[in-house]
Amino acid sequence: MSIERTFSILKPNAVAKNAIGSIYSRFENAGFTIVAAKMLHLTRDQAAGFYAEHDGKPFFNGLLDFMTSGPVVVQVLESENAVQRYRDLMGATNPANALAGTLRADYADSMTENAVHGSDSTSSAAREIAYFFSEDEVCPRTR
Ligand code: RTP
Ligand code: MG
Repeated sequence: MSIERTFSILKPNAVAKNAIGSIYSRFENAGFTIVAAKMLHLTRDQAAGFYAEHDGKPFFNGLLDFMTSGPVVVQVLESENAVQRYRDLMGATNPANALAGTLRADYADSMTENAVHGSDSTSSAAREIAYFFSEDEVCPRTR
């Protein structure tokens, strides 16, 4: 195992529920270190670029409507095996299939409004981190 980074979004429904602090606690209690963070309200172009792999799928326009419906919080999480460990913490994309104790079981409202995003591979993580953060906005621990 090696230390990895993954990219995470608290989606608009999670932010609207005032769940930022609760979800950040879940990250830290699960052993992730938050090494970059900011809030922003995505433009449609920003959301479309981020989700470009889904362009043309039936849910794409609804996904963009949702992701631009309110502010999001984006962060970089660091831990051993961070990509897979964070996917496990999030739970299944469809909250009906998300295991008890996962973030989506607790905070998702539907398949689209599923509360959190996480990178699906280390290469996606690198692309997604660079999409939202400059190098000097990522702050590894020094103590
Ligand atoms: P994410 O990328 O957001 O972490 O989620 P994921 O890997 O579990 O799911 P993905 O297949 O990448 O889909 C991206 C997001 O699109 C929305 N979606 N809606 N209504 C639908 O059928 C549908 N399918 C996907 C979800 O918000 C999903 O997280
Ligand atoms: Mg995905």
